[in-house]
Order: sequence, then C-alpha cells, then structure tokens
Amino acid sequence: VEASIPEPLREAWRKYSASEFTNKEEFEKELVRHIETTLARSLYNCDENAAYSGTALAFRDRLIIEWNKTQQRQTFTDQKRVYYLSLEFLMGRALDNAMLNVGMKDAARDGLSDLGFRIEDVIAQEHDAALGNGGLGRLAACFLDSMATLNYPAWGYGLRYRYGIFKQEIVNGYQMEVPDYWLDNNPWEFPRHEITVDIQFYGRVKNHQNENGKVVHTWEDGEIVQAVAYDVPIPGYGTKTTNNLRLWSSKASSGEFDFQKFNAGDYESAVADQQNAETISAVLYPNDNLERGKELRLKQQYFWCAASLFDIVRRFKKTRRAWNEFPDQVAIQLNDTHPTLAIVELQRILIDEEGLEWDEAWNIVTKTFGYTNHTVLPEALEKWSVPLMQNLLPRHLQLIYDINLFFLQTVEKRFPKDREMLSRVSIIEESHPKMVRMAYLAIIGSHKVNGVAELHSDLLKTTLFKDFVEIYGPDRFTNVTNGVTPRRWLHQANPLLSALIAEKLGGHEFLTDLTLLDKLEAFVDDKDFRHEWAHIKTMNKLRLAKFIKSTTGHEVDPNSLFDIQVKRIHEYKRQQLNIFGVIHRYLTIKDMSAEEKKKVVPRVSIFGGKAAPGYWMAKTIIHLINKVADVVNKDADIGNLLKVIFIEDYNVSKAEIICPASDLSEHISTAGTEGSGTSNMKFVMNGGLIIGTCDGANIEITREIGENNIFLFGNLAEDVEELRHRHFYGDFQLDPQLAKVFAAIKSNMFGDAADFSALTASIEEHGDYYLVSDDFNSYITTHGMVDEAFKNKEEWLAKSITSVARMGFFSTDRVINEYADSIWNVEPLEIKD
Ligand code: 4GP
Repeated sequence: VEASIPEPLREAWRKYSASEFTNKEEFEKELVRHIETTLARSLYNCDENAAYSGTALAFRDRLIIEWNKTQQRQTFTDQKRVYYLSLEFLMGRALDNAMLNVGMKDAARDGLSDLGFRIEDVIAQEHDAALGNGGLGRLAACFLDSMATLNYPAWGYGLRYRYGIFKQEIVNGYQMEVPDYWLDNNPWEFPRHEITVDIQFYGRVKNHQNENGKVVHTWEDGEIVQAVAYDVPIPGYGTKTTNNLRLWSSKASSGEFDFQKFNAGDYESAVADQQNAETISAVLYPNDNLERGKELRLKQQYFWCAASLFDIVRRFKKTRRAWNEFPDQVAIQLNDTHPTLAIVELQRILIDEEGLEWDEAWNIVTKTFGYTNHTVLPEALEKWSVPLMQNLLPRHLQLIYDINLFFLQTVEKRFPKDREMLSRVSIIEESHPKMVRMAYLAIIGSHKVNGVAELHSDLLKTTLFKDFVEIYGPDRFTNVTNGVTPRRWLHQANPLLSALIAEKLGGHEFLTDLTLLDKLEAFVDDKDFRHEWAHIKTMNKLRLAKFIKSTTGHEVDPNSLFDIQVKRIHEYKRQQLNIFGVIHRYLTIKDMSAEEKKKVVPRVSIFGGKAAPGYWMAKTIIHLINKVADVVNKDADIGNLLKVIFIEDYNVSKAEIICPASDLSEHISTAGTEGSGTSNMKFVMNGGLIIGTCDGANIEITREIGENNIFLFGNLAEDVEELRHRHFYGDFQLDPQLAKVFAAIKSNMFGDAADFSALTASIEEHGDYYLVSDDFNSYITTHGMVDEAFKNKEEWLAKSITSVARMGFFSTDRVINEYADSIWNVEPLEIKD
C-alpha cells in the first residue's frame, strides 16, 4: 500500500501523532479544550448541552485514533472483509456506548463531576440516531457492535437520512408525526468530501460491437446524482478495533449543478435540480414490515447500492488481485431484500465495465452475496414494477431478464415440462404491470439465504421459498437465530444488574462471553443474592416510574406488576389483543366486591410504539389504548389496581429505561408471523418474565430458559392456516369474554364507539385474520396464572434469575460468529498498538 508521506519525513508524524487520554485529568483537559476552542464556550456559558458536546468530542478523538489504526491495519493485512448492507441502522445514542466500550466511563463521570456536571444529565442531552423503524434496523446496530467487539474487519453501508423515523406525539389520544431532524450538532459523523461517487439514473442502453466482435452495452444519458460518504466510527467493547459505518448522502453532481442556468439568471431551476438530488437521502421511509413500491424508495436503494459497490470494488482493485479472488476478499450481506440491486450492480460492473464473461462474473457474484430474510408477511415482500424499473434503471432491468433467463433454463433442465414451476419461480411475475420479485432475485444471486429464528427459517423452507429448496437443495437455506448486544442491553441499560452479576462472577467477562451467565444459577437459592436482585428490579421500576411521571404526569406504584409491550404497532403483533385484555381486566375488577379487590395483583399496563403514518388500523389501536387509559386511570373504583400508560415516541434510548423495569413483557404475535423478535431477548436478559405465543424466537427462548419460566399461550403456527380457512367460510364465533369487551367499547365507554368500529369489525365481521378471538381465552387464562405466580415473590425471583442465567445464547456475538463461519468465511483481526 502506498503511503502519501515518504519514509524520511515520517519521523515528525510519528513524534506528533495524536494520543489518547488515559485518565480523568487528561479527559478533563480534553473536555475543557473542546469546550473552549471547538465550541467557543467558556465556564461562564457552559450548559449541559455544551458539556455533552465537549465530552462527545473528547471521546470522538479517541475513537478516531483507534479508527485510523484499525483501518490501516485492515488495509495492510488485506484479508477478507465483510460488508453489511442495510437501509436501516437504528443506533440510538452513541456517547454512553463509546464511554463503556473504550472503558473510560468512570474517568468521564469523575471528570464531569469535577467540572460541575452529572454524567447522566450529560448523556441525556444526546439526540437518538434513529435511522431505522424497528427490529430490522436495531438488529443491524447490534451486529455492528458485535462485529467490532469480535474484531471482524467489517463495514456497514447505509443511507445518511436527513430525517430519521418521525417523532411521535399523542394529541387527544391520536398519533401525530413530527419530523426528526437529527443532524444539527451531531459529532459522531465525519463528512468525507473527497469520497464521492457519481450515480446514474434513467437514460438508455446502447449496444455496440467492440473490436473483437463482442456485443457490449453502454448506459448513456439520464441524470447523475453524487453520493458523498459520511463515516461513523463503531467502537468494539474492550478492544481497539473501531470499525466504520459509511452512510451516503446525496447531492447534485458537481458537474451537473447547472452553472450555465445559474449564470443565465435561472437560479430557481438550478436550485430545484439541487434539491431534487438531495431528496434521495432526505427521509427514511417510516414503514416496518411493509413495502409500498414508491419510485423514490427505489432510487434510494439503487443510489446506496451503487455507491457502496463502487467503494467496495475500488478497495478491491487497489490490491491488484485477479477478479476470481473477489469472493475471497469480499463478503456482502444483504439485510433483507432492500439491497438486492447490489447483486445486479456487481454483475453490471463486472460485465459492462470490467469486460468479464457472463458466467465468470455470475460465479463471482453468487459467491459474494448472502441474503437474510426477516419476515414472511406478504405485504412486506418487495416487488418493483417492470415499467418503473425500465425507466429508472434500464440496464439493470436487462440484466435481471438475463439472470432470469439463465436461471429458468437450469430449472427447466431439472424439472422438464413443469410450466407451473417455471412461472412460480420466475423473477418476473406475469401480472399487470409485470413485477420484479426481489426476494427471488436475492435467492438466485446469493450462496446462502437465512431466516432469523428456527421457526421462521423452517417456514421459509416449507412455504415461501419451498420451490427454491427443491431447485437448489436444502444447503443454500439456513437459520441464524437473532440476538442482541449485551453491552447496550444489559451493561449500559442496566448498570446495577451488570455490576451485581460482575460481583458474583468475579468480573465483566460475561459481557464478551454471555454463556458465562450460567454461573448465576449457583446463586438462585442464595437469599441475599435474591434480595439484591429484587432490589435492583425495584430501582429500575422506580427509574421508569419517574420517567413516566415526568413525561405523562401519571404516578405509578413500583410495587405493582409492570406489564410492558413496546414495539412497532402492527396488527400481527397484536397490541389490540393486549388492550382488549386490559379492558377485560378493568371490567372484571369493576364487578368485584371490596373483599375480592383485596386479592387483585395491582398492574401497570405499559404500551409504547409507533404506527406507520399511513397505517390506519395501527393508529386506531393507539387511539383505543389512549382512550382506555383516560377512563381507567381516572376511575376511583379502580385506584392503583390498574393503570394504563402509553409512552410517547418509543425509541432506543427509552427502551434502555423500559427494558430493565419489566416484571412481565408481552410478545404475543399470531403464531408464524413474527420473524424472531428481539425485545423478547432484551427483557428476559434484564430479569423480566414474558408472556408470549409460540412464535419467532420465543420458542428458542423457551428451549433455553425452560418452559416453567415463561408464560406461553395461544394457537400454534401449524394451526393458523386451518383456522383462517374456517373463518373465511363463516365458521367463526366471537369468544364470549371478548364479546363483553366489545360490548363495553360499543357502549361508548371509551369515547365514540365509531372510532373503533374498524377494529372490532376486523375481528367480528372480516375473518379475524390475526386470530385475536381464537387466542383470547387462552390469553386471559394465562394472565391469571401470571397474577398467581407474581404473588409468590420468591418463586418469581427464582424464575427471573434462572432465566437470565440461561440467556447466553442470545448474544449477537454468537450470532455474528455463526454468520462469519457459515456464511461469510471471514476471520477476526486484532488491532495492536
Ligand atoms: C423484523 C421482524 O419483524 C422481527 O421479527 C425481527 O426480529 C427483526 O426483523 C430482526 O430480524 N422485520 C422488520 C421488517 O423489521 O421490516 O421486515
């Protein structure tokens, strides 16, 4: 690798090379320097926000030094790298994570205190980086943490949205969306104005013959938009490795910003072009588990894939290796089908620009890519209309047709005369308009396809992708069950519990080998330990109660059972089942005598989550929850026996307060609909029990922690189809207890019943697709068992401790090692000084 500074001159560089602060005093010095010079503030006008910025800048310097070393070493050793392509990275806050991962939080706490600040208040100044909707984006963030911690040479590639997921406000019980402009004052990104890529759209394809008589294709004219790289350092925990997350921002191509127009006085149209270009990376689409087929979304996808591929190929070409070594140097993981165009783009580069033959190129492509599927919901499966793609990406559409042709030819050989099979597996759906099925393209262009929990991966193989299992054999399809990073979701979110565990296990090694938690089982019967465990849960509930008080004004009693469901609002996740259950509880308590009431376990039902702005039914569910809360919380007959809380604007930093505070959390999707779920893991890791269906990763959580430690209910995935079928043919009876709930809603008990009629009708009249009625009885009964279990404090504690002890499997470290071994074939690389 060529260095820009020749050897004799490097001495001065080495001598003055930036160094890291290593103790409290050095940290204070850096902090004050940044506040006084970088921020131009002083001790006379330093508020918490300035203290935050100064602290972040001090830590950022440290990360950059390690980031530089990491990048240099990875370049010098030149081994295989993994590239994680994701349209979403739901990172949350960075400062606390940086302090914990580099191991200097105590120094920072003391240093800040010397200068007059409380570290918690400083941390709370940071705006969440919310470039994601939910599970898929947060998983990508946990993966980055684990890849760095395990020293894998890994890059994330995404889009630098100017607006992340909207902020949610609840006004009169309705969700309102407020734009999330998060980039002001963001110290964690580095603009790389020197790293730009011109991205082409529209235009046409021309065929020529080259001097050897071969037909070559050129993609001409159209529109050019420039991609500019913004880098975000990703520190590993307890290691020097600091990887890179590269986010692309769009702007008008410098050549294209029309100076002619500008000079001719046509300012407006010159500016309009610029704004058009910037629109591409302006906003994150706020849909979870849903695709809407908008042109701008396709533009985002191609823009990001093309920029990332250009970058990856440029890095590879610097090594001057032969093309057939590309898959030995590069593994690209597709986080869902959103980056599927990267497959086509690599084929295009290899053929049109590098002059490789089709088969040679395609062989390289398929060895390079892996594809992760996150959902079987039909409405989430991406399809793009052929005319749309023809217009926007004419050359790519041709290539997709060629890929399809060669694929179908091989299928035909294996399954002669099976016309049905050919039309079922074709990348092109013969509808009006024709559609490109992105999942099929992703399967055909990858060497491995995985689901995110065992049940989910099995369902993929037996339903959605069944034909492809026949075509390629079972080996192309695999499972990698999701996890979460214990650094953020245990250590950072729950410092008290992390400290107690460390004290018992003799150190924090469990944070990098989570299976060590199993040593906690030895203490399950230890009275003092249980007492401390219970105390920590209470402290975490108090912390949440304080947060609820400050944000909603409601007082909740930490002695109550905290029952929490926080996640995107979606019919398949069944928050409606939960709120109907709450109404049922409310009606039951209202009917009780004073004597009976004494036996009731007081509950706080806590909800949180956003609905996609265009998802009417989800918004109706939010509305109902808030209306029920209004009635129940004011009802003097009920007092503290039941409270209902909706936490506004659920996000990563709120999840860090919420997850450690649950006694019970709800993961109650219709069986067979949730890919994995990951908040289930976060809650159990923090000592909360769960009520759940046999769905997604709940099944594996049960396998790990034991069925005595989880409250399972409801129909099984294998029964769902049959039940839906029966409903469809009119065989449906509303559960009698649910009927009472509906009667209460219809009596206008929670405001105008008409507001909720779509919700009740979807169950009573339109086939109850999500089986709310079918599962209601089992749900209510199981909640009764929860109440009984909660009365026995000692048993409950034993379940809580045992569960945490058995959660070692659900670390993303395990997950990343599985991907590395079975899909990427990459090795870790340690960074030394
Ligand atoms: C989500 C799945 O719904 C969730 O079960 C899973 O845990 C998560 O991905 C991570 O694998 N899918 C999405 C989506 O967020 O948009 O498809």
